[in-house]
Amino acid sequence: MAPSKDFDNFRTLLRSSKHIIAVAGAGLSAASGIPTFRGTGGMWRKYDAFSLATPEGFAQSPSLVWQFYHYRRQAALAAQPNRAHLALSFFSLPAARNQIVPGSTFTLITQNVDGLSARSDQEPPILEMHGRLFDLLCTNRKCKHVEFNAESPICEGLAGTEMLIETKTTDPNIELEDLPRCSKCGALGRPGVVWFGETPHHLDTIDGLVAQADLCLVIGTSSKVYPAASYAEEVKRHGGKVAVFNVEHSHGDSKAHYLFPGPCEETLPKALG
Ligand code: BJW
Ligand code: ZN
Repeated sequence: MAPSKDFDNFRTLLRSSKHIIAVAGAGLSAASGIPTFRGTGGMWRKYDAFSLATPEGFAQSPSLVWQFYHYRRQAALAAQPNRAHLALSFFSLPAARNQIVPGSTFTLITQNVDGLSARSDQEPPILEMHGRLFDLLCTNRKCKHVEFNAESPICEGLAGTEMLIETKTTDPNIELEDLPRCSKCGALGRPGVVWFGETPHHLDTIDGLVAQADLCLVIGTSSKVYPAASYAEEVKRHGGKVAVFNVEHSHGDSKAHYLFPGPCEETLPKALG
């Protein structure tokens, strides 16, 4: 059966749901000016994902990878939460949601690393499964220190290099000692994000939430990256409902009971309001 596009019908379902999860991706932050990864205007069309978002890429050129993440950190700091973040944030407040869906739970599982959901006062926990742009991770296995650091530039060596990424004229040789260092042991630091081949965060918590969810909102994700791409299917398999919010057709469509095409900054406030 074709998925429903009926907002009234969806809001009726929302009111009868007990355990709601939202699985979000880059499209949630698109209206804030943060580029997505895939598709038109996506970062992986311009930049090579393997060189920039894998442990192997970092081992080969920490200088290049840090310039890319410095650029991303600058973009995230300049951005503001948009209406989609605010709709989710409002829905996350028990006092607000209890008037719509009494006694329900709601958890945001986001693949985004930009921190915009936290900045929109989304009620914790926000499960940032692909990490956070503003965490600095120590590469020394004996230390493994993680610290939050939203300074930009995070170190002098990266100052001004955000322009170089745009023009693909990166500085190949920023010396290791001029890149971000661990404040505890002095070893090289790396961005606190989850690269391909690495294990995402909060998986046990997420698996528990997915197992009990009776409604899954899939927001602004191409649903091409696992394990996030499997959650809607899992909810559907045990009898829950799935609602997809996306401007384009996505892999999530085939699981959808509800499909709301269009920018999520327009459709989410309508669906959750
Ligand atoms: C809008 C909009 C608007 C735009 N409104 N919508 C073969 C099969 C299965 C799996 C694998 C496989 N080969 C390898 C794997 C595993 C791999 C994987 O999935 N690869 C696939 C590419 C095939 N996964 C991993 O390696 C993960 N780890 C893992 O699997 O560990 C093993 C393990 C699993 C489970 C238990 C135990 C162990 C790690 C994945 C890490 C992904 N990292 C990145 C980079 C993060 C750091 C950074 O930001 O730089 O995460 S890659 C990138 O993709 C980023 C994103 O979070 C992620 C997902 O992208 P997202 O958010 O969906 O963005 P887009 O651009 O793809 O889509 C945007 C969507 O928005 C589009 O649909 C637009 O239409 C839409 N849109 N504007 C509404 N206004
Ligand atoms: Zn350290």
